[in-house]
Amino acid sequence: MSIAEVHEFAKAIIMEAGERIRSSFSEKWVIETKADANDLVTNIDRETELFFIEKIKTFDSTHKILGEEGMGEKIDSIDGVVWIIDPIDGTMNFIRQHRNFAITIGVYINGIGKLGYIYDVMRDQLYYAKQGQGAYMNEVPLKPLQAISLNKAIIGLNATWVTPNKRIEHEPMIDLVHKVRGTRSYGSAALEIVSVACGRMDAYISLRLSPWDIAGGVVIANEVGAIASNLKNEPINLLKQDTFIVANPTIHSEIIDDYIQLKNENK
Ligand code: 2AM
Ligand code: CA
Repeated sequence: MSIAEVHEFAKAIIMEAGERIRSSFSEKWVIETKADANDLVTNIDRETELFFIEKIKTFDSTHKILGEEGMGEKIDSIDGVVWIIDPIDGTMNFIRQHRNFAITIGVYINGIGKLGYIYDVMRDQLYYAKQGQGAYMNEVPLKPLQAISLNKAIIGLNATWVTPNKRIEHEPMIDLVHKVRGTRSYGSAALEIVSVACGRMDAYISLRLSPWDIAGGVVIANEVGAIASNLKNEPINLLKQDTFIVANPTIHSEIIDDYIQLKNENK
């Protein structure tokens, strides 16, 4: 099976899932919590993930599926063809705002990102990329990123990381916030990554993301020249939670170097 065939199939099931999510607004959702009181999940998250699993397994039963809601198989290696799926990225926005959430999927072959998708369901905007063949929004090519300096940059950053928290020292983040022109927080990692890929923001940082939050976005970001890594400047690991930065290439290392230096000074 060719990548082009997988791409056509992926696009079709994402659009169908989007339609099902939009139709679900007329139903009463079941809303539950997961790891903590603010970690929300609905029956629509779960049903959408199941929808993808059933479609993909019928398409090719050898493909593996890693999904946020855990309805795919348990995966301890990313060998072979692996679909990494977040059926709804930005569930809190889905529930409270009825917008600003996305379906996001990355298709990896032996750990290499081949296809990436972020579907902004309510705006009906499908961002996608094929490795080495550019990135698109509804078939319109995204432009390569322009150089930018840190003092003119807009950075996506959740306020959690600028206040005392149990995961990281927040002081280096305060310094970054003072250096840049502005900060934004949209509540969907996928939509924030796509904002960087489109040049609407110049970096997005999170201190805790899971593989499904970023797998699709990283493929898209790479195609426009953005750089994605963890905050130690190591490559993305698709099997664990980690820190994350995606940035315009002219400021990626500067942000990380400043962060590491300030972190060390604070020790
Ligand atoms: P979600 O809506 O799919 O849970 C919110 O700032 C962003 O971070 C969303 O993309 C959200 O994805 C993600 N997120 C929220 N809680 C998370 C957690 N515990 N682990 C990883 N990602 C999380
Ligand atoms: Ca999700």
